[in-house]
Amino acid sequence: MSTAVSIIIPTYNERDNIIALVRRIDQALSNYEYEIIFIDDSSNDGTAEVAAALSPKYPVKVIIRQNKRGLASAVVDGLGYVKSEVIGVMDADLQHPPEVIPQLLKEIGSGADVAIASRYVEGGGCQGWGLMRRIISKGAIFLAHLLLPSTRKVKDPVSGFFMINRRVVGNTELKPTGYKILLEILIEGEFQSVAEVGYTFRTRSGGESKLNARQQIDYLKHIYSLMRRKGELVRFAKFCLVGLSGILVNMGLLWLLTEFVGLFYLLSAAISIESSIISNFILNDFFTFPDRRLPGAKSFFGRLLKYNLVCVAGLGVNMGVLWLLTDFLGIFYLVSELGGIVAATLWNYTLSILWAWK
Ligand SMILES: Nc1nc2c(ncn2[C@@H]2O[C@H](COP(=O)(O)OP(=O)(O)O)[C@@H](O)[C@H]2O)c(=O)[nH]1
Ligand SMILES: [Mg+2]
Repeated sequence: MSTAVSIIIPTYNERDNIIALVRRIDQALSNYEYEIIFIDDSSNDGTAEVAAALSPKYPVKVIIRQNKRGLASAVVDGLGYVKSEVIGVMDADLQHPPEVIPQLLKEIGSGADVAIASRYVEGGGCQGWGLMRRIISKGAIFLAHLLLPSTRKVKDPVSGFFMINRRVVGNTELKPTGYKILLEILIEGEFQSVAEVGYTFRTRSGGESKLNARQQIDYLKHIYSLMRRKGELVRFAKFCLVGLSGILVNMGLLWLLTEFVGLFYLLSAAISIESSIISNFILNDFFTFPDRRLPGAKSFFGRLLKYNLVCVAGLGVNMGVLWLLTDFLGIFYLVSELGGIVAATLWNYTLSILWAWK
């Protein structure tokens, strides 16, 4: 016997998968001491009964919660019942092949605090997924990487199949919404190293998926809640404030240079646009992205150059949207410009956070 591991499995109407699942876990973990904790949200197909009937032969515990309260919260509740220092989480429907568990254990054994079975590293994939499902999955991960920068080092931060050391979640209060418990742990947990192990997400073995549009909305709510908790919403608000200050710099200089210095207004405009870009940059560097400043003058000018390019392209985005809305949708040009400003702000922010202040 080596490492002891507790495996938490949330279930809702998975009767047809439970026996095969437990057998395969037992086989995969024949060299380990383990326990399985099912957190069942009062399935009405007898899932809990099937699981409980296995307990004389296998180390299985079944916790029944009243009402269907969601996958991620089921895992959080499950943490209260584990007895091992190493904790695994997986689905019940055999989309997560139990044979991968020993590989995750190996990563934990070699020092990883979090080991993730990942669809998006070498050796990973998704069986039988259509284009739409792939786009949604990748889009969800892109959004997490964009809006929660600390998840960027993980290729599959929304995997439902992973293992952690108990101390990762020992001192944290987890408040997930919806499905993605790993995202919550990656943001709120305490850890040093994360390892990802490639695996193929299989097609469902029996029963049916509970994933629907509701979960997609919950995902957005979850990201919003994490952004709020981690100060990323405040960061975006600061970026918008700096943008407003840039308009003042731009208009003020345009007026001063044209009226008092006597420059041709287009020359004044060129100087005042560039000046506002530079003042925006300095304010953002100190005020919006203080945590992203790398030491050294070179990186300062590198960031300035990148931000400048972002803003010039942003001007193109602004004018493109203005043109589209006005010429193709027949919207009054001053109203279209509001759309142009929103689009350019989103563009500037996205590129700033992904590139200029990476
Ligand atoms: N306890 C609990 N488990 C759930 C709930 N919703 C889904 N599950 C379980 O979570 C796992 C993944 O759900 P599934 O519907 O297969 O999601 P998909 O793989 O993304 O389509 C399965 O083991 C489900 O039985 C829920 O509300 N409560
Ligand atoms: Mg599934």
